Order: sequence, then structure tokens, then C-alpha cells
Amino acid sequence: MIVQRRQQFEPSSLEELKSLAETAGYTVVGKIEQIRRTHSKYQIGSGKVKELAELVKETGAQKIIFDNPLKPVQAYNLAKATGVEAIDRFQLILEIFTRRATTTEAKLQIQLAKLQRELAYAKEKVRLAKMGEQPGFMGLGAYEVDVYYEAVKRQVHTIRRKLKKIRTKRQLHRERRLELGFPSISLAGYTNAGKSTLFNSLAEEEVPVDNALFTTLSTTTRLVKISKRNFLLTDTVGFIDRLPLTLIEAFLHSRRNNLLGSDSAGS
Ligand SMILES: Nc1nc2c(ncn2[C@@H]2O[C@H](COP(=O)(O)OP(=O)(O)OP(=O)(O)O)[C@@H](O)[C@H]2O)c(=O)[nH]1
Ligand SMILES: [Mg+2]
Repeated sequence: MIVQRRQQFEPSSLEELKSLAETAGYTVVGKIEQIRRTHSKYQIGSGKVKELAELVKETGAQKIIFDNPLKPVQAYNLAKATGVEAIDRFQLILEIFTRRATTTEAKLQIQLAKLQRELAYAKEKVRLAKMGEQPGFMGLGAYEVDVYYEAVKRQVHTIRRKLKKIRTKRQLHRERRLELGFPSISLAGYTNAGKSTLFNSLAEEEVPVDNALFTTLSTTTRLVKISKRNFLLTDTVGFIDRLPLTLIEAFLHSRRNNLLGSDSAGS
């Protein structure tokens, strides 16, 4: 079940949310849209929540996916009112990235984005968990807030250290490539725009191509010959509107490395 609350003149994002949900492996069985300002308890209005609960029952939906960001308390209230778990666009994108990440670096970056969200919501989540277990809050009830917060912070620290190591290594690779003196080109653009297709045809490669969002989750660089000149061509991770800030931060590193090394970028 997909849901969006929006302002009157805001465009609908439900079609894109549907594509994202399908990319994550869900079948969308229904949708609800409401034009109003944010309701602090549920994100949507309480009347609409009743409608949502009925629709969930009718369709047998197993999850509710909100286009709007959900605070833990809102997810908690929604789960309580409807009987199924409620997640938001950020969590959905994280699920996609988790399913598709293949490199150690991408996996660590996703883990980092997850933990940063966890840190931001740690206090609220532990407090809610103590009120009774709910989907998405499993096992948290046993924690004290400070202990949990510190445990997550330590994990963040460990992951940052591992990432730094990997990045230093990659930086060395890049410097070696630059020493070759070839100009480099990065294919950058919206997700599903056709970057990897173009990359494959130029580099005579076979990186995965699919009519789905976020097929590419790690960059690939190849030496290519175009008009008798050598170039380093890089296929990159695509963009999407409102990509979660922590994920942008996580991927900025790999992208910046590639784009700064490029003489041009386009798709
Ligand atoms: N009609 C048409 N389809 C294309 C073209 N180029 C690519 N496609 C299709 O568009 C879809 C996405 O192509 P990809 O190359 O995977 O796109 P991408 O930009 O690498 O996407 P992500 O890695 O998911 O961000 C695939 O189904 C391709 O077959 C084109 O020039 N015309
Ligand atoms: Mg691609």
C-alpha cells in the first residue's frame, strides 16, 4: 500500500514511489493520497488513517509505504492503527540499495546511512519500544537509551574507519590511472536514464542494465578508444529526487572521486 500526503500545489510522487516499491520487490495493491498539512500523530489525518486501515484489510496489504518521511512515533501509531508495518521513502530506498549492493564499499556506505538514521531516532525508538513491541522496533525494549545510543555510535565509528581504508586504496588506484595521462569521462544522470547502456556500448562491456531504478550501485571504469583517442570512461550511480541526505553523503565520496577526475560529465 503506498501513501502520499502533499500540499495542494505539490506534484504527486506516487508513480515514482510505485516504481521504487516494485524495484524493492513489492507488489503495490493500493494507494492513498491526501492533500493537507502534516498531522503530527500519523503524518496523514486521523480520518484518512481509518480509511487506510480498511483498505489494508480489504487488500490484504502487508506493508504501508509513505512517500513522506515518517518519524518513529508516526510509524508506531500507523502500525498500531492498521496492524501492519509502516515505512517511508528513505527506508524503501535503503532496502533497494541493500538488496543490490555488491561491493564491500557500497555495503558499508548503506550500513552507515542506516546507522545514522538509527542515531537520529534512537531515543524516540527505545522509548516507544518500552511501551510494547511493534514491527520495526524488535528487541529494542531491552535497551536503555544511552546504552543503545552509544552502541550505535561505536558501530558508526567502526564503519567510518573501514570506509576510510577502502577509499585510500581507491585513491591510489585513481592516481595511478591519472599518471597514465588519459582524459576521463563520467556518465552521470538520473537513475534509469540509460548510463550503463551507453557505457556498455562504448566500452564493449557487460555491466548490468535493467529497466529498474538503481541497477548500478558501484562505479566501473574502463579504458576506451573514441575517435582514435584513449579515454577513461566511468559508469556511475544514478540520482533521484529527494535522495536521502545521508545516502547522498555516503555516495558523494565515490562520485566526487570520479567526477573530479573527469574532464566532462553528462548522460
Ligand atoms: N528506448 C530506449 N531505452 C533505452 C535507451 N538506453 C537505455 N534504455 C533502456 O533503459 C533502461 C535503463 O537503462 P540502464 O542503462 O540500466 O540505465 P542507468 O542509467 O544505468 O540506470 P541505473 O543504473 O539504474 O541508475 C534499460 O531497460 C535500457 O534497455 C535508449 O536510448 N532508448
Ligand atoms: Mg546503470
